[in-house]
Amino acid sequence: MSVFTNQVGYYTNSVKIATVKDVSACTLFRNDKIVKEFNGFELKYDENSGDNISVVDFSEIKEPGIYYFTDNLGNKSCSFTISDNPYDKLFTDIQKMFYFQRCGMELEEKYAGIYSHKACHTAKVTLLKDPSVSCDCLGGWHDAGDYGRYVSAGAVAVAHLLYAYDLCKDKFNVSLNIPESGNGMPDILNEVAYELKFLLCMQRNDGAMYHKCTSMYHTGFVMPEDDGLPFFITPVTSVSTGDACGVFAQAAAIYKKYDEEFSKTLKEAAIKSFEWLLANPLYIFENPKECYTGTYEDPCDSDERLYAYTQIYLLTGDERCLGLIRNILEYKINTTALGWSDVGGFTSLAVLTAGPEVFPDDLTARLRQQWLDEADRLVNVSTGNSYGIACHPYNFNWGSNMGVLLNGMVLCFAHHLTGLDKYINAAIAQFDYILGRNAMDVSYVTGHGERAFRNPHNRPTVADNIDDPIPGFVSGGPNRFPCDPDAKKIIPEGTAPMKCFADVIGSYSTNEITIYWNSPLVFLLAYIKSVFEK
Ligand code: 9MR
Ligand code: ZN
Repeated sequence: MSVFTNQVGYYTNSVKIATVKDVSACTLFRNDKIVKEFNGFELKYDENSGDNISVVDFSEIKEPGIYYFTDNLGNKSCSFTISDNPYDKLFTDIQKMFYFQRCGMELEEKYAGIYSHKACHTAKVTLLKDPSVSCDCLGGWHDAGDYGRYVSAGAVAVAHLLYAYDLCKDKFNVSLNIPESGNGMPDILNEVAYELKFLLCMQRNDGAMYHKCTSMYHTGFVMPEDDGLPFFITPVTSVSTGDACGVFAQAAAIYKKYDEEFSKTLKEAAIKSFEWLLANPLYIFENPKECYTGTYEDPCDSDERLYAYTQIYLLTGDERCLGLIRNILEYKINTTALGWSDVGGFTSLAVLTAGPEVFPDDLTARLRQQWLDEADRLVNVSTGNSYGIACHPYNFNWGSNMGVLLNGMVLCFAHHLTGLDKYINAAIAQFDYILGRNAMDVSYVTGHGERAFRNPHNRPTVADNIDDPIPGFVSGGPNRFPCDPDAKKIIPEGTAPMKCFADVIGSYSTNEITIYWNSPLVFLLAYIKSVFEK
C-alpha cells in the first residue's frame, strides 16, 4: 500500500491530508468514481519511518461519501468516509473502553454484549509484608492488558478525562450504555466515578496513597475472574499522593453539580492528601524484590505536587498554595507534560482555564507563553515530515502513541487559547496518524479502520475466545527498543522507529493497551469534535 489515510475518515470542512510513499501519482475515488488525480509529488526521505514520502492535500473535497485512493502502481488504499460526523462511533467506543476495564463487578451482557464476564478481584487485599493492614480495594479500572491497578496511572487517565470534560462539556452528551446511564449525570462522569471510588479506597487514613494494587506477578492469559493470584497493596508514595490529591480536588469541583455527597467526600480526601504532602518529603516507589508487576517509577514528585497544589487552590483558595506553586516553578518543571510520569501540564491546563481572575497575571502569562512555545515547536516538527507527527526517531519508545496523543492535546489546547488554524491542523495530523496515516498503514484503534490492529496484548482478548477484539482500544504503538520475545522475533534489527510494531498478542512492548493511552484520545477527539461539529 502506498497511500496512507486516516482510515476512519475526515470532516467535510476540515483539512484532509494523506501520505504517499514511493509513487508519482494517485487518484481519489468516491463511491467507486474518479474524483481527482494528483501527481508531481516531491518525495522526501523521512527519518522516523525510513520511507520516501510526500503528502496529498485533498481538503477541497467536501462531498460526503466513501472514498479511497489508488496509485500509479495499482495499489488501493483503505476506504474512508468524508462526512459531517465521521467519528461518533469512535468517540463512544474509546470511552466505553473504560467500562470494559472495570474490575470488581460483573460486566452484564446488556452493557458488555458478547464481552460480558463475571466479577473479578473481589477479595480483600492486604499491605505487602504487613497483613495487619487490609483494605477493600474494590473496583477501579484494570490498568492495561494486565489486571493491576496503579494509582498514578489511574489518576492521570482520570485527569485527562476530566480536563476533556471540562473543556468540551456538550460533546459528552452521549450515552455509553453503562449501568449508571440515565441517572442524570453525563456517562463519562459516571465512568470516571468508578475509578475515583477505587482511588478513594487506596487512600491511607492519613491521606497518603498506596502506590498500586497488584499480584506479585502477572497471571496468564485468563479472564479476570479466573485470576487466582492474591493481590496486595504496596507502600505509599508522594508521587501517587500528589496525583490523587490533584484529581480528588479537580473532581470535587466537577461532581458538585451532580452529586453533593460524593463531591464532599472527594474534597475531604483531597484536603487530607494535601496536608500529608505538606508534612512529608519525597517517597518514591521501588518494586519489592519478589514483585514483577509494573512500577510506574518516577523519581520526582514536584510536578505531581504542583498539580495537587493548583487544584487545591482552585477548590479551597488556600493561600499557602500560591507560594508552593511558585516555589516549584522555580525549578525546571516541564509545564506542558501530560503523561503518567510528568504532569506539569495539568497545572497549565488548570491555570489557563481559570485565567487571571483566579491566578496572578505573571503566572498565567508565563504558563501561556511556555504552552504556546511548545505548541509552536510541535507544529514545526509536525509540518516538517509527511507523516505529520511531532516526533523524532528518539520519541518512539514504549507507548509512543501516547506521545503522539499528548502532543495532540497540547496542540488542541493551544488552539483553544488562540483560535489559530495551525494548531488545530497539527492536532488533526496527530489524530490521523493514530487512525492510519502512518508507515504501518494500520489504525491503532481496534474496530476502527479497514486495517485496524486486531491483537492487543490484553488478557481478556485471548481468554474470551471471541475473534474480534473489543472495539475502541488504543495500542501503545511502535517502540524502537522492542523488548518482548514476540516483537524481537518479528521486528528485524535496524527497523526504522515508526515500523517497530508487531500486531501480535504477545507483544506487550509494542501492542499493549492502557487506560492512559485511551484517555488522551478521548481528549483529542472531544476537542476536534467541538471545533468541527458546532
Ligand atoms: O506505559 C509504561 C511505559 O511507559 C514503560 O516504559 C513500561 C516499562 O516500565 O511500562 C509501561 O506501563 C505498563 C505498566 O508498568 C504495567 N501495566 C501495563 C503498562 C503498559 O505496558
Ligand atoms: Zn479485576
